[in-house]
Amino acid sequence: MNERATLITNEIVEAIRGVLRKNNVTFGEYRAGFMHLVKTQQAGEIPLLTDVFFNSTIVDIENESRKGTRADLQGPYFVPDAPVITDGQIAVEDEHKDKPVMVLRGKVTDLEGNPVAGAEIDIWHSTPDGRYSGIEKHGNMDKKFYRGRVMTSEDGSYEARSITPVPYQIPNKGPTGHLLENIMGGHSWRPAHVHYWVKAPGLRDVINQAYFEGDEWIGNDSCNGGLDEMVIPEVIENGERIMEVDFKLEPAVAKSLQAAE
Ligand code: MBD
Ligand code: FE
Repeated sequence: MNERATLITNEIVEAIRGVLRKNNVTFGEYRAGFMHLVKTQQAGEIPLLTDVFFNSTIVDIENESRKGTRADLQGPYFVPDAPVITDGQIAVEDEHKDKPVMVLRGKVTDLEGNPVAGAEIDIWHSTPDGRYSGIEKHGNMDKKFYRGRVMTSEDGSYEARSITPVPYQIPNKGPTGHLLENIMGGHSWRPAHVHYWVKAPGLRDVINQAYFEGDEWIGNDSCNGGLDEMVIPEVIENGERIMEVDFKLEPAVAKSLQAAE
């Protein structure tokens, strides 16, 4: 038996029972609650629901033990085996080819500032209308779009171009959006963001997101994400938005502390 699973599962059940008792929840309310979970499953939104509410807590816990670049939400739309980018261009659908360009560039170093060559940076972001590729519920767009893995050069640098994402509403027509907007009195917006997962041999990987200076949803993220140091100042070169993001990787830790796939 896994002792931590036993402990944590028992404590979760006890915590929920405590809320039910405290509020004298009726049988009808209890049924409405679990029917919401059934609908969430039917809509394929279990990963969305859990990441919206709980991914940020796990990130906070993980960051307590980080010395390098701190981590942020993975979110539900990471897809493994994204295309390897060799020409510096992330694929964009024809309908979005004319959208404003962003240039993702920066450097990966270790804690001492030495460049890390051959690090893999897995990048993914949404379309301007809030869809991610390779996701069934988002229309099953080919996963070659808006995703890619770039490798750092000898000096630790990387560069990839794509189109610029915009403030993002998590899929809000289903049960998760209903909870956020109608039941909990909140909203379903996130600041525009670019996801990163940086990996290099012998170093601790980090999952992160970059945000755009001036975005109205920074500090008011429906998913409680966001690191101040990952709000990237607005730099425009030749009409292109430069997203200069450096990563500092610390030595690898025990498997149990690493970001799991
Ligand atoms: C996303 O695109 C996202 O990044 C997070 C954290 C949650 C839901 C959708
Ligand atoms: Fe996202």
